[in-house]
Amino acid sequence: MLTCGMVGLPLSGKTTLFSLLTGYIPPEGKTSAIAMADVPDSRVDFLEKMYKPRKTVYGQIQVTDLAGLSEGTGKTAAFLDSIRPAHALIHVIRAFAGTFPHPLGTIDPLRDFNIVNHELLLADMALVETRLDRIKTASKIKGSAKEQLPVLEKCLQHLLEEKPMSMLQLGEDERQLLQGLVFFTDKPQLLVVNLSEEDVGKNPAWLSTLEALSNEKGWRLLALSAKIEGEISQLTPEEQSVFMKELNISEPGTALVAREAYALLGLISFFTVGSDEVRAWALKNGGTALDAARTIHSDLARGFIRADVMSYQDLKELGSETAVKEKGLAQLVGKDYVVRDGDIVHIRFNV
Ligand SMILES: Nc1nc2c(ncn2[C@@H]2O[C@H](COP(=O)(O)OP(=O)(O)O)[C@@H](O)[C@H]2O)c(=O)[nH]1
Ligand SMILES: [Mg+2]
Repeated sequence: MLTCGMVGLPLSGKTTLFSLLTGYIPPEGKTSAIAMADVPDSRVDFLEKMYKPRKTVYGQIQVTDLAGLSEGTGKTAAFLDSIRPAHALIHVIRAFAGTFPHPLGTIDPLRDFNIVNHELLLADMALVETRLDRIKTASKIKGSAKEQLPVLEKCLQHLLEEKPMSMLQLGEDERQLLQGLVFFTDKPQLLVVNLSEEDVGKNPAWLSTLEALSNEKGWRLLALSAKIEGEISQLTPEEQSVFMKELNISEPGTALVAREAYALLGLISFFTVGSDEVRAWALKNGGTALDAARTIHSDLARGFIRADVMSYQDLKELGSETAVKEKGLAQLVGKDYVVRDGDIVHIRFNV
């Protein structure tokens, strides 16, 4: 299961956003929470109208909230452990004034961005140093440890220059030697700037600076107000569209966050359709028809024969499965077929 971990200074709005994404409100003081978030998709909405199924299921991602008490107080490493297994980070940055004072006294998104990334760097450094110490203090350095030593030294040097692990060029064999070491600065980030209500729909100048920084690292940035998102989530769909028009936004920010996070994890969607269920399934980009079958059920993979595939776009444009088939746009594919985002897949199997 691919997971996004929430990260950010205390009182930045992590848990608020986590709850909006997942619908789960963690009990106060819990160390960390894990829940699934729906990934809104207008294609699923369209297919639902077309098939009128009994049940509709969106794609999902797993999200881990970070415990919120002592981050940034020197006890970071232990807190960060809960998000170490995450494949990508949702980094929440506070830009709202709010009633609770900022732990550092002032609102300064750029400073907070740097602090959190520095904490992640320190945590990685500590990881490398611990491993190096262990190898060096062992009574006898064993074969694999001896090989690991120069790679670890290389990592440490790189981190000491304040550079993230994602920027370190390593050979395949070197990567192999680092297996089992999970680095925070190797994880891609989605920056979510938690704006003041009055800044929503506007583009404050400082936001461009942060955006440039994130682009530099190949990351993505979104700006929203968790408070307003909370209000939107309480409205009926009709009220929502009126409210969002007033705010000059086209879609709830949480929907964008879920979709960006999905992409950051390298996931695409394929669909299964029918009168029983319309469903989006998350698949690692590059996955095959056999992987798709396995995603649905291990029986489908075991007894896989072939798969019927048509694209969502073709179905939408032509209006029915029959029309797509008549145009010769439906395909019968084997297990090695590489699934594309938006494929509608029907697995033929025999067990
Ligand atoms: N005004 C305002 N308050 C917010 C916003 N997001 C979160 N808060 C409040 O800030 C406090 C801390 O939020 P929380 O989500 O617990 O932050 P965490 O420590 O990062 O998990 C709570 O009282 C929230 O209600 C926001 O966008 N605007
Ligand atoms: Mg929290």
